[in-house]
Amino acid sequence: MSAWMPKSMRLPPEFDRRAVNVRPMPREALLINPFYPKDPHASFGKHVLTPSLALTSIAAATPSNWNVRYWDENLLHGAPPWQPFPEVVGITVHLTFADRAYALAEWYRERGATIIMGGLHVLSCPEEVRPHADAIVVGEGVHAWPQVLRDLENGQLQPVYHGSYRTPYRDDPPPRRDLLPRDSFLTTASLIATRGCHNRCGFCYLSTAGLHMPYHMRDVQQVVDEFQADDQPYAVFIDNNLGSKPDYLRALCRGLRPLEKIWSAAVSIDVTDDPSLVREMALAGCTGVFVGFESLQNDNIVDAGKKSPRTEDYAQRVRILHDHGIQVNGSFVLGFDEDTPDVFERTADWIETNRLECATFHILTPYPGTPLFAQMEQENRILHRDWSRYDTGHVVFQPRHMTAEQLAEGYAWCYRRLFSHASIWARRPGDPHAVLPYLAMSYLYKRSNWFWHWLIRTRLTARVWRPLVEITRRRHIRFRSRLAISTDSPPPIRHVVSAGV
Ligand code: B12
Ligand code: SF4
Repeated sequence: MSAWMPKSMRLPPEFDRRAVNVRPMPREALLINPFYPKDPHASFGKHVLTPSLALTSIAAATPSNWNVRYWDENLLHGAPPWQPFPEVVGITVHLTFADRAYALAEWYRERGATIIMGGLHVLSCPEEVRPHADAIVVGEGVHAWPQVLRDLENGQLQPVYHGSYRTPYRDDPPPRRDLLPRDSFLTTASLIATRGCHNRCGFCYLSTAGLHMPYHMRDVQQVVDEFQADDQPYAVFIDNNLGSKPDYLRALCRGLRPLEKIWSAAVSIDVTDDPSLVREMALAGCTGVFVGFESLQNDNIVDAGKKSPRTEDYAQRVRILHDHGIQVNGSFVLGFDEDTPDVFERTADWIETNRLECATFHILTPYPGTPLFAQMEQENRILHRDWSRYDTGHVVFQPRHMTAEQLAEGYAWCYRRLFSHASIWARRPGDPHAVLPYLAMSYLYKRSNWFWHWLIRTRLTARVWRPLVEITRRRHIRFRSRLAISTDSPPPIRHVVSAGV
């Protein structure tokens, strides 16, 4: 059965044919997040959950004599803008949408704009990207961007700029969230408190050759102020791993607690080493965590070089999170070298047994520049270099213990099973009071792609979701006031607050 996929989620918008004989407006910069095709097996909702901070971070460093605009093609707002026609177009490039980035570059360049490219794909494949831009920024962009604009003003634009991730993160200005179309995201409060991760898994972009990203933390007060300033009830921390330094996370939680807001974050499962930290997270408003379990097989975790508790221990760690009302969105990678064709059913069974509210699956993807890519290349297992399919939804390498077709079919099967009525029901929370909101949110999030498509096109995402988020926030405030006075460990309240956000 093929999943429903409207054209606008599959293909980028067409260019506006009226854009002829245009004249670039001096000191006008346009920043673009290019279109990428969506995976019909997963929820369309995740693409409007919260924005990437790549462009808003750069925008914040734009010199004051420039005007800066923001455009995200994935919000389905139509053809790329050209009035006023920008002097500079800054494009963020990931491998999955590199082709679209190049098409955008060509279109604006032909009409007289100067093209600057940055982002993860520039870091891993600078030589490929270079011909498509007037200048590229390799690595961190906040410090390089104002230099690029100054050099351009002085007629001294360089072809390549290098940004360092060693600069103290706390010195960066807060991202320009005010530029975002607020109606189009479930929340515009993408927050980032830390940069880097204590792990360096062989498949992760953080292990890209040449990337030196030590773990840096922003001051707690900076993060708190940004959350307040964006005036949203709910924030998503987009840190690679918010739990890398437990003491910092504890201090952050103490700073966030008085805000009476809710948030979710990506953490590794070792955050549960100390249940008192999980309690602090709950008291500070954490409603959900995105956990990279990666695999239920220890050999795979060891091969990937990830420092992690034994997989047999995962279940009781999930319970610690659930006991504190924190729902778990588990991320699983399929196709590791120790995976055999039974991996799909075993993983889905485990997710159901442990009642994970949500799960995302990723086909193992060797990103160029990583140790995994080098290994696959050496073993002659890379099937092709069509980067648009390096999106973790397609098989791009030869798996060891199954065929590429088995891996692709197994991946699609996992989503079908986890999004099925039976599976949603099997994973309902233990607390009867939480069942109804869980079901409502699960169906809205997982089985309503037509609805998401409509919300995105009509720019109603925020308006429809905000009341639901606000209800969640209020329920969570009641929940945490009970948690605060409970002295039992684990606390007697088994109450999953809500799902989907
Ligand atoms: C927010 C986010 C999303 C959002 C929004 C995505 C979007 N493109 O709009 C959502 C949830 C939709 C999403 C979806 C996916 N994502 Co995502 N996502 C992130 C996340 C968590 C944060 C990105 C961010 O804001 N970073 C902070 C900014 C400040 O850093 P930055 O992007 O690197 O930008 C800096 C520099 O690169 C540079 N720079 C960047 N752009 C530009 C442009 C110019 C002009 C200049 C000068 C400089 C510059 O300057 C910036 C400041 O220093 C990252 C993980 C992470 N923490 O980075 C993953 C991440 C980017 N996602 C990833 C993946 C795989 C996906 C998916 C394919 C997953 C899936 N299977 O569905 C999808 C598909 C999206 C796609 N095709 O791009 C991978 C990418 C791996 C890779 N090598 O490409 C990452 C790194 C996660 C990971 N650990 O593997 N994602
Ligand atoms: S734990 Fe996650 S963020 Fe950290 S290196 Fe591994 S995959 Fe990357």
